Amino acid sequence: MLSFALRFDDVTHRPSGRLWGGGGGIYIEGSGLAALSHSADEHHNKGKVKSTAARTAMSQFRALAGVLRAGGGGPWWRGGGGTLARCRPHPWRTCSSEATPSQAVTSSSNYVEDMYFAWLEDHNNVHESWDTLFQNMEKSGAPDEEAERRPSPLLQGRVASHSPNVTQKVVEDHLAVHTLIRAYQIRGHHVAQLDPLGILDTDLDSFVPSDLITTIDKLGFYGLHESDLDRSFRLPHTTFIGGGETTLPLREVIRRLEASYCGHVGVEFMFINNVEQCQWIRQKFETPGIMRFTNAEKRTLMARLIRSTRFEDFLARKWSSEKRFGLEGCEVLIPALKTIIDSSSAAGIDSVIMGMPHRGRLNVLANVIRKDLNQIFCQFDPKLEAADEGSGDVKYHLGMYHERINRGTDKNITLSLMANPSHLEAVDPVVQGKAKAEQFYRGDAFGKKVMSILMHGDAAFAGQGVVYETFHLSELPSYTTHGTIHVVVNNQIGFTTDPRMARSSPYPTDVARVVNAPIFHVNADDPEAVMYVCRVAAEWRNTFNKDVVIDLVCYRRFGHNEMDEPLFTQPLMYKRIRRQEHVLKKYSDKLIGEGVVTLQEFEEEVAKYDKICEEAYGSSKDEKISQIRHWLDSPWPKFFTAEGEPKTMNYPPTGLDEEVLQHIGQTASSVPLGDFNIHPGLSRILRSRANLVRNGQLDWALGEYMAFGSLLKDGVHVRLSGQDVERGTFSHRHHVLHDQEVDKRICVPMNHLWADQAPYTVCNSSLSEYGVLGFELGFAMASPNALVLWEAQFGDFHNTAQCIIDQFISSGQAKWVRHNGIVLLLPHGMEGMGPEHSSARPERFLQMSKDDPDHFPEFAGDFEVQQLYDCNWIVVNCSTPANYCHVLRRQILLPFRKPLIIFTPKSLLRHTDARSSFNDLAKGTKFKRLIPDEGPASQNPDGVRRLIFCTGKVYYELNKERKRQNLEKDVAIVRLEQISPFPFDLVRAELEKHKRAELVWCQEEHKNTGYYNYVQPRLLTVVASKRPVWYAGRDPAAAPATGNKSTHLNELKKFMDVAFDLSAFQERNT
Ligand SMILES: Cc1ncc(C[n+]2csc(CCOP(=O)(O)OP(=O)(O)O)c2C)c(N)n1
Ligand SMILES: [Mg+2]
Repeated sequence: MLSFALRFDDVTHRPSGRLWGGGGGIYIEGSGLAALSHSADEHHNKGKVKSTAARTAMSQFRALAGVLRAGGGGPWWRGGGGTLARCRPHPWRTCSSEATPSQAVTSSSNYVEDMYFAWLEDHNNVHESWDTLFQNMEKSGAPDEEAERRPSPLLQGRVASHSPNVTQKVVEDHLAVHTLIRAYQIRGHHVAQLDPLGILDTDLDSFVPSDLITTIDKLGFYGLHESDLDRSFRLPHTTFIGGGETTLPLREVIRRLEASYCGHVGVEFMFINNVEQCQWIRQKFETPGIMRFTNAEKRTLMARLIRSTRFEDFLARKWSSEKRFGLEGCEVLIPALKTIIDSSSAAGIDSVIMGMPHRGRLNVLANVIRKDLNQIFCQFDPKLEAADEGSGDVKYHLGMYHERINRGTDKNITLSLMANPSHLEAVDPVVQGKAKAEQFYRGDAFGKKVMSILMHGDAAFAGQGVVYETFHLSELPSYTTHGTIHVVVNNQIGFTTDPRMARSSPYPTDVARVVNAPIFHVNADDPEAVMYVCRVAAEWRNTFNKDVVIDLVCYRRFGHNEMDEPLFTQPLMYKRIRRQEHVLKKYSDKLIGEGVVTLQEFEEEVAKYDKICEEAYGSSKDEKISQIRHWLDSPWPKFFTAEGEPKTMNYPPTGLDEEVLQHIGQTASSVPLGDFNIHPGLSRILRSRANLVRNGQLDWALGEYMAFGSLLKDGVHVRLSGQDVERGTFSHRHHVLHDQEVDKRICVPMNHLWADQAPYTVCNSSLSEYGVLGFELGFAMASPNALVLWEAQFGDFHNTAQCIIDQFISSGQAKWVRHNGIVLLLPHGMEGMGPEHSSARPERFLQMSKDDPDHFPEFAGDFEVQQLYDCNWIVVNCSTPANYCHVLRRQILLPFRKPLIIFTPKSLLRHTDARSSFNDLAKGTKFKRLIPDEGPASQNPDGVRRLIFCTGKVYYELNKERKRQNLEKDVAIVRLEQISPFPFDLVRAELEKHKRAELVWCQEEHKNTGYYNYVQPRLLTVVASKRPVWYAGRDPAAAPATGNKSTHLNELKKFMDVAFDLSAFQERNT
């Protein structure tokens, strides 16, 4: 019928059509009133009206609805002013009732349609007043357009000749009841009893929506009266409150709506634009008696609550002066997670990957993951020694990986909790990446085996932008994990800050609305309600494979940590909390009262768990050494030895057969799919690639192709992700070809290399750095046998992902003994493009490299590999495509994994000098950490007067200038390709070779940035400070680069002059 998608659901969601309400009614631009019937979740199933007769009838409905609107209906649609006037003014929130009139009209048309279809089936289905009306309409035939705009003459006739007031009242009352039902579905959660303390408005607003029947006089809002309470009303198909009944008395309608929407669960879902999903949720929460549990289920719930509660009690007793970030006030988190896992396991999930913050982490480790209690308790022992690296702080940050049998389903399940830094929410995308990778490697294309659960604090969930970035990955084909269950420990406080000062949205969970995730708010002191909501969330995920949020509205019994005094800042709240009975006490009393358990059984269950804790405490004292690698969240058992060591300390050369190079090169220059029309410009690019390949040459794009292609051949999965990586920001890559004739038809030549190759994934990401880099880091955790690369659009933008770089990539192994081979491709280089498109900030990566500038290492054994093993990451700036290819291959052929930071070029992508030959990649060749001078200067090193060290693109500028000044014999230029770890061995060889030469470090970056501050002390260490190291480069500056082309060129000329002025430093030398 009409394809008008309007959203009347809530005041926070304005209709997407143009809608405005005035004193007398509601108008929609360019539509008949019937358009109003297409509320968000209903427009999808309107295809059912197809026949001409039905269309005719629908025209009549419009006329009818017009009459109803014009004909002095109930007070709520005659004037919006009355409704608005009831809103208490609020300084920062709009009145939540202003959308109501539109809903009334929306619903009216639906209701008439409902009636008509029921009447079509059987005239007896409807009240006789409707029957008369429909019969009259049928006799009248289709009204013309003009008629649609006026009240139907037929109806007017009918109204005149029959009893207009009676019919109109029947229609209005039914419409009113329908509207009322909808009001509860949309806004019931605003009055749900969510706060266990009973003092806070979880939605930050004490305003009671005027269309909820919280007092009898509210009936007047709908034109209904107390006397209508016992009248029966037909229920619309968009509610399930009837159970088996199709009509209910108004009194019962209201009672059931209150039970469904205003009890201990507040369901927020009416913003979802999908009728099937809305119906599914309505059915889950409206069906009478649906929230019932067997006695066995109740006993399990109680037992889980006992474990959760007594665990915290035990820690508090034994380590009363230690911080625990305890779960008191939200003990229900443990049964909640276990219910989600049980239900998911029953649905076929066998691997759950979790991320969580500090609050309740120990309890989750103990009672969900089932880490041995003695292993947890021994972490409180100050005398515990560390057996391996890792920076301590095990309890709150390390992860865990555990395979076990799920008791509920008797199926195997693997649970892993990811290690995370203190930085709240930073682990979210990492968990998602890891989950995606597991799904990918297991061929779990729809997330039926592997799932993720993310836990959040209320303040962090609302405050941290990475939450939003992570949500926006949730539906992207190359990033979706097919539904994440989010659990918010909403203790209504963040450290010392109240929610009203911590967020501008009603709930901390509103961020989830952007992806149409349903949000289930639940009072955490009602364990059964929590359990039910968790079960529904798991079923939702299994049914729709979409995200869902559980908002556990709870309280924090103590301060932020147990040493904090919360009365300083929240005096009244904490006075109330002190009086709050523990949830376990309340629930066990309830079950004892119901006869589900006896007091004795309850006490025995408590004693049983206390004993378990005591015994574990006893054996924890025997633990003298902490093995941090026992806390690994992603073990790679076959990659390392049983002790977690690399199996060898060598790596094979990274060269390739000519045949392989030719094959990859040809595929890179072709379109492997038949009947595929590529853009003529791209044909030219492929032709020039083919030419290069014929001549045995490589440009940058081909170098990358050779690396990826050869690894794929060896069964190594390659995944390249980032903004616009498929084409490449600089239009050099073209890994995805687009058919110019057929929309969305693509070809990825890299996946057409060999029949039995590994898959290649190349994916344009959302415009996020923090989220996407975190995701790829997580992806790289799942398997060592994958080359996972993230490319920043320009290297400059990586700093919006600084948290992932600092907390995970640079320090991850040191803190959590976890290897990761992620590769960062950071386009970098001074090309006059301005301060935001020039610098990937090499100085920052180098500053965080842990090799000692003042220590000259011993070159024993395989120094090259050992140095790589010892470092925290590898930083390179390759000047040739062949070296780029080698370093990517080396990354995978190394017997361990380290993050690799590559500063990649821009202008060099097409620079004819920056080409390699196939010979540079031939069998037996390898990555060159340093490229010595290969020109005339190398023939007579003793004659070299100046030795310039440099890295990256500036080499080509130096080379050109040296030639121009005819200094090729006097000046040697050495390229540092691997900057960190610093190739002390090769640098020393160069220095020994050029004993008489002055040493200069030349860079195009400003002096306070780039590589100088890293390289200079290391060069000095090599020469034992006996030879000075001079600087040629840009002067210090605050901004990384100028945006002015002529300034840029002047700067370049200036430092080139210094680099080749052989007397520049003489004065200073003496
Ligand atoms: C990104 C970040 N900023 C600040 C902090 C310091 N901090 C630790 S806990 C906390 C409050 C967290 O509140 P909430 O998310 O509600 O969790 P709760 O402690 O209440 O469970 C803050 C601000 C942090 N850990 N991470
Ligand atoms: Mg909180």
